[in-house]
Amino acid sequence: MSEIPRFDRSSSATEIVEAFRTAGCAMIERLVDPEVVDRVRAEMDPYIAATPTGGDDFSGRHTTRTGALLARSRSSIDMVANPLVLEVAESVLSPYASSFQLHLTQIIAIGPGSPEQPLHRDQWCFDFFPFPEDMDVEVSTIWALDDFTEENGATRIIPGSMLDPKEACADVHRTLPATMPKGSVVLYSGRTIHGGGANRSDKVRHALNVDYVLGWLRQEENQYLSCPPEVARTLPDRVQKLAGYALGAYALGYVDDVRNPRDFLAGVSGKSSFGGDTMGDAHYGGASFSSPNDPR
Ligand SMILES: O=C(O)CCC(=O)C(=O)O
Repeated sequence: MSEIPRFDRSSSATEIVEAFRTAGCAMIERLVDPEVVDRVRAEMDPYIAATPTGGDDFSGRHTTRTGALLARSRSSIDMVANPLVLEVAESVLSPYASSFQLHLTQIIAIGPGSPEQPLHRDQWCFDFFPFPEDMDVEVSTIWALDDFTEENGATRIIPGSMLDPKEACADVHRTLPATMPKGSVVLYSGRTIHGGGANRSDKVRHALNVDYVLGWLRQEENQYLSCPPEVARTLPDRVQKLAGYALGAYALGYVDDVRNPRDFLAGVSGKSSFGGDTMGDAHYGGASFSSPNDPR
């Protein structure tokens, strides 16, 4: 596998998914306009400035990671809930669950002088659980908030590495830089080997990392604390659901007396039920996955 497949905003989810399944990654160039990125940066820059750098080589000693995008940056919705990205994530994840959800939102700012991040698979966050090797539990995305170059630390990916042994994480020479203009996004599987690049420039490299996981897995960024109910209530309905304010499966994620999180947010009581006829809410945008686990 010699390259990261490239698409643009006119591409269909079907063709992107087809390439993603083969390469374990795909790039969509200029998916949002630079003005969207500028708005997100304006909303997030005070938080980025106040974020401490990482405490180890993996998180990056010259790197900051600033989260809670849904609560802090209304403009980030154009990226976090981007319809084309969600369509791809839904296609990839739908064989394994009746819903998917947001996993994390994080601006990764790699400072000048940072070495390459150790290569890894994102699904190792699940305590290194050995999922079946052909199963996708996570779709990760990195949005370029600056032009990504090899010099400033563009994310490095080994295309086609989904089934490689973990020792392949030493194969730095096989990585390719996801060079792309600001406003572009690169998607990769939780199984794909990748890492942040070394920043050999004199400027910080900013990315927005947004990941999606199956509805029955724990979220890496605790959305109920990062985006608590009083904030979630102000978000569009579809974004509330994506954040996790929805049933993740028939009986997953209910509130108090078996209330659907949707009813909790809306202040509705007296409708106690597991999935039942509200199960459609567990699906992003009401879309229906054909899962053997779907009790409807
Ligand atoms: O910053 C990047 O380009 C990638 C970061 C990454 O893969 C991670 O922190 O898990």
